[in-house]
Amino acid sequence: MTVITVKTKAFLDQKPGTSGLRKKVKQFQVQHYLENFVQSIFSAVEFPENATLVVGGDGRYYNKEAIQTILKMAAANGIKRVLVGQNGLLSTPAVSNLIRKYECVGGIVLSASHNPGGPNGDFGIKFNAANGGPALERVTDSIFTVTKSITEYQILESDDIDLHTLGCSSLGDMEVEIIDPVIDYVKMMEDLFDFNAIQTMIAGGFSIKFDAMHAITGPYAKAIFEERLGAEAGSVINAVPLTDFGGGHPDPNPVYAKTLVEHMFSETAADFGAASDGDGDRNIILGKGIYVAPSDSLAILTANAHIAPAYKNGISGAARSMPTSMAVDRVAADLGVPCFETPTGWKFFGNLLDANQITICGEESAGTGSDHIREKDGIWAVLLWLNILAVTQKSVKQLTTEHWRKFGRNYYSRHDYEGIDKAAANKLMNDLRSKLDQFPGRCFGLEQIQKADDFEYCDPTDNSVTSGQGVRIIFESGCRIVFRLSGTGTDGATLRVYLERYEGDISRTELETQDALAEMILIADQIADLSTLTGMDKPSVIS
Ligand code: G16
Repeated sequence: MTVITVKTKAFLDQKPGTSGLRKKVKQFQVQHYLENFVQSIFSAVEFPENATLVVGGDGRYYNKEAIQTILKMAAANGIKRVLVGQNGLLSTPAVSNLIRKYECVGGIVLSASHNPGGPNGDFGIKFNAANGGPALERVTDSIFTVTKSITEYQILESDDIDLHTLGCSSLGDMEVEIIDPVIDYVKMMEDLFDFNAIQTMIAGGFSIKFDAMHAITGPYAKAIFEERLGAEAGSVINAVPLTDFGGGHPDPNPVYAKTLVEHMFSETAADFGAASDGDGDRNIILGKGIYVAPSDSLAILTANAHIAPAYKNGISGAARSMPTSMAVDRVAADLGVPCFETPTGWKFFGNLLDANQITICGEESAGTGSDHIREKDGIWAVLLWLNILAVTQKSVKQLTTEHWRKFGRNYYSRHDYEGIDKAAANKLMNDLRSKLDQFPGRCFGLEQIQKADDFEYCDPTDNSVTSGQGVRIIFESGCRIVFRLSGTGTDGATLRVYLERYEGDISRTELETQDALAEMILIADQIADLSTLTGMDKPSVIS
């Protein structure tokens, strides 16, 4: 087996977005496209000798082919050992756990998360660092710099590796170990939660419906909910990972997880419903007749985390991404711990977690997690909910409505305008930015704008500054509207409009969300001229 050097030309569009490089599968299949990016990782990151890497993905179309290429390039670039999930499968949280548990130098995750898969769908590649979390901006910036001037890459000439048989083999001088993707993850969950309490609740008739959306969490969910905790067979639906997610869109929101949502609002609803996304790091939570908004879920989990063994000594602090509702801020204040506001992207929580400034964090985009790993974690969120329900003996609805009665309710919704023209989206954002100074003092009905800015974050642990993270319009009443462009889409641009209104009157905490936000929805349209500039009379997804 020999290492060969292949001449290549730079692609200028390999800038990682919110979470790694995401493009159409067809783009990744262009000759040298994947290889250029992988070589840029190996060139930009200084790996020590004897480095062990973790490699795996969510099983989407092109996963196995990409893994074969990455393994040959890792061997050619001097990596000593690679842990690979059997059949190339590993959820994103499982990768994070393996990196930390086996003290690896990092990992390469193949996923486009919640984006659709298949030959015409999306693919993605992300580098995670030794702390188990997505590489920081300075690392992704260096990778991007290399991609712009790359002229060659190294790859081992060899046959493909057998990704199915567990155990070790060699690829040149590199050892490849094919590992069970699920075992280590289940062990970690057992260490964090009171499995006996959950098992007893389930044995007492508590029913679960978990939609794995034909994505990576299927095998993890089956092993944990059905085999380990005793949920009835069939509690996990769409459990087999498919390369095209069965033609679906593995994004756990009320639109794409419609079947689950309809079930949870039906006469025969299970006691608890949940879904996860393509790579297993997102979650949504439902109870009989109730959908818990991700921002509320973060607040409720933060308020009750001490019930689970892992957090019995309390939490050091909490964090949320800027557009996430401020419900968790109220909980943190009540607990007497700090609450940090970061830009969108899980990578911004990493430093705070490493510095033990926070224990729990989350985002409106259906992600919640803790210091157990450095990624958000869908099954973790489900188990924390189940642990809390098992100990408190409350239903999802009861826990949620009691939370609102104690803290008030941050009515919250995100309106997405997907696949709009990029130029129009940039114009909309630039128009808003150019008017920031004119906004304060302007009135819309009874609402008056107090402050408007383009969010900038200074990381308190290393003082790095990240700017241009979304336009915030904050009203005297405490209401907020945030406008930002998604950094994960691959078709045109996706505009996200985040709407929030706090209701402190506890007799008014059970209104319909869109009704409660009606005024903010109108104001957002007036401020940004949404219908004209997006060319759409309504959002494509409301979550
Ligand atoms: C990624 C990031 C999240 C972010 C989400 C949406 O999640 O890790 O932090 O909230 O994208 O980002 P955007 O609003 O830019 O589309 P995932 O699950 O896609 O990896």
